Amino acid sequence: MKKILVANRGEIALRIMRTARRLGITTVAVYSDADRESPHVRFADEAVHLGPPPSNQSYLDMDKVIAAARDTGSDAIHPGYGFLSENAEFARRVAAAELIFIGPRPHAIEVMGNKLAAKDTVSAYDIPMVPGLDEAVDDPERARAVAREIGFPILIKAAAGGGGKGMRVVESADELEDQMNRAISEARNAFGDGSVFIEKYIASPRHIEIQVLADTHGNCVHLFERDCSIQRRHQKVVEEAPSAVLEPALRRQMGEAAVRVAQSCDYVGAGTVEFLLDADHNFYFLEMNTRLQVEHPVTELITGIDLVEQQIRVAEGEPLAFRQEDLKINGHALELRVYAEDPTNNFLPSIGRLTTYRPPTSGARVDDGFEEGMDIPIHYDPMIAKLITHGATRGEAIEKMLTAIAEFRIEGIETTLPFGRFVFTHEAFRSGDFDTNFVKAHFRPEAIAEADESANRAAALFAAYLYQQNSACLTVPRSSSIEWLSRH
Ligand code: MV4
Repeated sequence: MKKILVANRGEIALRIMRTARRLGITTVAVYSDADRESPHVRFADEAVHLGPPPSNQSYLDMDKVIAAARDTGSDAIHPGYGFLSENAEFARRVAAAELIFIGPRPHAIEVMGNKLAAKDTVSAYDIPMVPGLDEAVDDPERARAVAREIGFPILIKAAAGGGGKGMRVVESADELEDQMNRAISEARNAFGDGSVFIEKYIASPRHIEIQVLADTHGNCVHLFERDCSIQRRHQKVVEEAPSAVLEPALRRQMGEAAVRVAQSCDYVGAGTVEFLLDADHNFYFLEMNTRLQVEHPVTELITGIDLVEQQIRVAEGEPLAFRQEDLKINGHALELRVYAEDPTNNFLPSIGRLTTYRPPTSGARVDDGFEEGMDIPIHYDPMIAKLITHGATRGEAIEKMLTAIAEFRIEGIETTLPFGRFVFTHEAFRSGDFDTNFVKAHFRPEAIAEADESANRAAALFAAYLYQQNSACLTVPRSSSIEWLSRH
């Protein structure tokens, strides 16, 4: 592989290109009108303009992306995450154009893209699954019978859905028919497929996902877990590796189950198997994501493995250079997603210009794709950076994160940095005693203003103390000139 086109934008495009360059591979960027000045375009060896800002006329336009790869003589396309990364038709068309798709085969993308097909595929591989129905239902009588058997509350899910879209909790038999009809019409509208199925509702789960890596020679390993339970309305905000609560035996069981899920669909490349972990530490398979995930850096920091490098090597047909027993967890890693959203105002998108943008310069990995002075485009995902720290212990990673948050200077827009400070100082997070209800259970927007207020009070008290301590030898400046401040 000599030249890779990165069919993405922002931080992930840059992150992929950095590894490609380190491996001696030439990089090609693609961009929309909204991204002409973006760092990923400047960083690449070549760049191809795709079209207007809307994704369907640029980053989602398969013909344009494949033509760009052909015209630049690229050998391969890396899709990143989002956009075309989990589109089986795109993977097929890339292969038909005699280009390498850096990702799994179309079959795996297709199977795992439908939750019922995924359950069916893994069913012969001894994977624990939430009690429920393994086929679509549209008959309320049948649904009621199943619900009575597994017990309320139940959860109705769309087969074609993902990331929580189209889910409905049903508490009792009398609301079942109504909720089911709503779920079906919602699913039909959102995904063009009205199939829904039923599961027992697990009330306060943790979201634990396992990173897997498979080559084309039949080798498959797992790279341990990430705990992604700190979410807000299915949008992840904080992730960590390893989980604060998995004991080694359970980690091994979940890792082995994840490898079997990958084997069930002949998986190739980097993938993630999602599980729910209930309060009694039972785990259940949810779905498999057939892409590199946003939160992959925490796994990289605890394993020392560059996942993009592994994706490229696997796509070139190389066998994995390590076995399961070679892999060890080193320390603890945390990630905070910095979104252009206002946590004091219901996480409303905060649009505008990054008048100040200064990431911390040491003690943290910052994966970003913006620079000071740039506008945040409204057309795409509002994530502007990922702040990632690593420590020998979880406590050390948390302290580094709090320092990095304090050093990060962003002005012009509101961000989730103060929300991160809220999470990393919260007792429930620090003790490890949290689940997917953390934000709902603990976060009030006023907490951010109160934290600012108390920091301001502390600063004022400290200033008063210093003044009192030093007043004898202080001279009052004749002018308010800044020079006086710098000389004393
Ligand atoms: C569940 C569940 C409880 N019981 N399934 C949400 C996203 C999608 N991947 C699956 N999700 C859930 N499935 C059963 N049977 C609770 C959730 C869920 C959730 C899962 C992971 C992380 C955050 C979540 C927040 C709310 C609900």
